Amino acid sequence: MNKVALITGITGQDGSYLAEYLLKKGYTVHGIKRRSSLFNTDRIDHLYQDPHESNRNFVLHYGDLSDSTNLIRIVQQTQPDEIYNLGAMSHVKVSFDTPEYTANVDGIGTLRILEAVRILNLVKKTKIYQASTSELYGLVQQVPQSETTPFYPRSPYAVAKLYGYWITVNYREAYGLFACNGILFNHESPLRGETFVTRKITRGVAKIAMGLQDKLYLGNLDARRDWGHAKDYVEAMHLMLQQEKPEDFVIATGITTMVRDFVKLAFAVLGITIDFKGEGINEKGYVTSCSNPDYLLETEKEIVCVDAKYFRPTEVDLLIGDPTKCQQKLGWKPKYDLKALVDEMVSADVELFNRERLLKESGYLVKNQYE
Ligand code: NDP
Ligand code: GDR
Repeated sequence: MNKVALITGITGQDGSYLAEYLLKKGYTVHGIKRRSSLFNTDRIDHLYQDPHESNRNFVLHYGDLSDSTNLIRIVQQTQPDEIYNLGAMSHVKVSFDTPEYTANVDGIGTLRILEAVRILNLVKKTKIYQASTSELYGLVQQVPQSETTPFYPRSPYAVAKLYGYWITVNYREAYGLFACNGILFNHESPLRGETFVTRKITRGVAKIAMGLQDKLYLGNLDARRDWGHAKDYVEAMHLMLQQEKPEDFVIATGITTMVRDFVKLAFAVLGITIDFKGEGINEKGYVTSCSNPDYLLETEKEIVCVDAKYFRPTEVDLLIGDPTKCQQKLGWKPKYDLKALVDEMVSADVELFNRERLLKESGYLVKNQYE
């Protein structure tokens, strides 16, 4: 019998890569998608199977982490061997605007999943992966951050995820559930949501180079993140649930990079070098050279600016993960380094905007659809 997995957040970046990975491994994959007024399944449309076909191994269910009745029903129907709880309001800055909703979905939503498994007497059958985060470390206590580093969350998102982390540990200890926290550091890809900083940068780089945008406005350029590729990170999620006993793992590359340096790396993919001058809110990025004949950017042109509206009330300054435990116990090592990640993201966005430019030039796209 094929194993059955249930993924919350299947329409997100990680959900899409994980579903693809598990299907290749022979799993039957069930996913929970939210009802929305527009289609929200772009990232998983390539996996879609017609509901009228028999013997499907990829099935979507409408649901929401704020509704326990619906979660219990889906868990009962699907009887999963593994649940990957990836669904969340995952944007740190937006969590300051929607703190109560974030607590409900990211915090209590985790409890609802654990309770569904307990209520349905699936404690011995169903293993659970909880999408915990390096945001739990928040205010820097020690670096690199490992499984034993104390937490100090700095946003409503991180506080909600702190509840999710501890309720997962508690259900493991209280009821013997096989439940693991993956404390994942930032991971990105061409499927990354457009408002996270890496994707915002790679989209901005592609559009500026192609003459579709003048400037890229960013917030804190000094923040440092340990960035990996989502494709590598979903493999670690699966590995955690194949261990003999449930444990929590940090998943990270062990290398940290400043936002400003990510910007430079991204422009460099297209042969554009930029330099930053000024400080704080007045810091700006200027073109120093452009070796690519396809992109005609003048030197000294100001293309990156700081806008205070992207600053957070409380920031996480430095994240750098210690991957020792996941290397030793899971045998996990990332295949992508930062350069390969940035190359892939910039190239994908150049292709995206080339396609959109062609559509626009041939009259199939109106201006405001891509600006
Ligand atoms: P995304 O934002 O790309 O995806 C989040 C998913 O959750 C989407 O499918 C979204 O649906 C769904 N979702 C949002 N609200 C609800 C809700 N109320 N009920 C059910 N589903 C909901 O996140 P990622 O794929 O990047 O991250 C996956 C998980 O891992 C998240 O929990 C995130 O917090 C966590 N994480 C991510 C890291 C990263 O660097 N990417 C690092 C560490 C942790 P819709 O598509 O409809 O919006
Ligand atoms: P993060 O990711 O908050 O680490 O959470 P994000 O890409 O949003 O920010 C990273 C850093 O870049 C700084 N920054 C900006 N951020 C955004 N979004 N937009 C900007 O214009 C900008 N300018 C500078 C931020 O201040 C921050 O320091 C991500 C999410 O995926 C979480 O769900 C996950 O838990 C953590 O990673 C690990």
